[in-house]
Amino acid sequence: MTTHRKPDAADHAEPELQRHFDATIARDQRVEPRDWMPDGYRRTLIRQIAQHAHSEIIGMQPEGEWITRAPSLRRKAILFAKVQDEAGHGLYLYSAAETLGADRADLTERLIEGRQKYSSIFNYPTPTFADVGVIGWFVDGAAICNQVPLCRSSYGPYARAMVRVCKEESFHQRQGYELLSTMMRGTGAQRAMVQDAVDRWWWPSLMMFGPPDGDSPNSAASMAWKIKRHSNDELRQRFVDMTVPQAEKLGVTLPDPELRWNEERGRHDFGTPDWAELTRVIRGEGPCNAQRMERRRRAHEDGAWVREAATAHAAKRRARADEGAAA
Ligand code: BYC
Repeated sequence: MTTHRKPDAADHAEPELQRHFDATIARDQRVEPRDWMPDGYRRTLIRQIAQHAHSEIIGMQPEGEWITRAPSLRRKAILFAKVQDEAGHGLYLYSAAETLGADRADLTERLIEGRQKYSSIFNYPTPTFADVGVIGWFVDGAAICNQVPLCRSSYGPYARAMVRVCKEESFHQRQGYELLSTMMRGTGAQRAMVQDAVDRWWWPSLMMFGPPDGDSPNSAASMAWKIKRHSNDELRQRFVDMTVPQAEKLGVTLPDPELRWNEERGRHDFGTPDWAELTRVIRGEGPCNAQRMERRRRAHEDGAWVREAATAHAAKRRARADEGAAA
């Protein structure tokens, strides 16, 4: 049993400012970077936004592996654009974290040293091209369920970043579904490939929403602060309800014998994900954690010269501007 994290006492050090902050949240208005905010609120946002940014960047890897092997020019162009969008999402999110006083280089260090997390879902392998379709359909579908409510998150820069991200995620999900529909109209081997990918990605996709509500230590405070608008279990349920009819239309079976429509609840009942697996993957013991981190570290090292050149260029421009101002 976990204890729920509450806004701590230090957060209430400045009663007037605290009252103003509470009123902003109660009125469903946005908190902006210039506003006073409790330390816990700032810390929680930096944690979640940084993890989200890291997920977008690490999330480029599983599909990125297929760019050179996409079966046609059209599929290659689509996949290229999608993976590039994910890099863009990472950049908006790091910028949003910077408005809270975080330093992007420091966040990257924390990821690389294993002190900050990224989504469990990106630690699973992509052995076939059907995985590209299923990632679009399930993973981007789950991302939409999770992120559409974040467009109403109480922190302005995060909420605004989510608006654009969600528009792009919708395109990503449709491209995944369209790819799978094409494969399902193909050969028996292609249909089997789609079903195999569905079987492998279903449960990890449900785990993306985080631990069950009773084991989610951050939810109470995050929901009180209106950073999160819905609980992990509520969003997981929405994802299941949205995906089941899509699976029927596509002609695939979701690998859960307990999945059925519950007339009384007006929602689907479904089985329990293997929470021990989620814990293991978050701890770094998933099938691809080591590979993902190794590649991320290597990309960071390989990019050192770009960062040095950009820093030198910025310094030169500043010096020229100063000279110009002095003349
Ligand atoms: N994986 O108290 P909880 C994308 C951690 S990328 C790893 O419920 P919270 C895409 C959690 O951080 C989209 N860790 O936490 C990109 C916490 O640990 P700490 C990624 C997880 O924050 C490329 C602990 O477990 N989406 O769409 O209230 C291609 C307890 O959890 C996971 C986001 O980042 C997990 N699955 O709720 C395609 C969305 N789940 O930090 C697609 C933004 C939980 O206390 N994030 N943990 O050490 C969120 O909405 C929330 O952070 C979560 C977790 C729902 C994920």
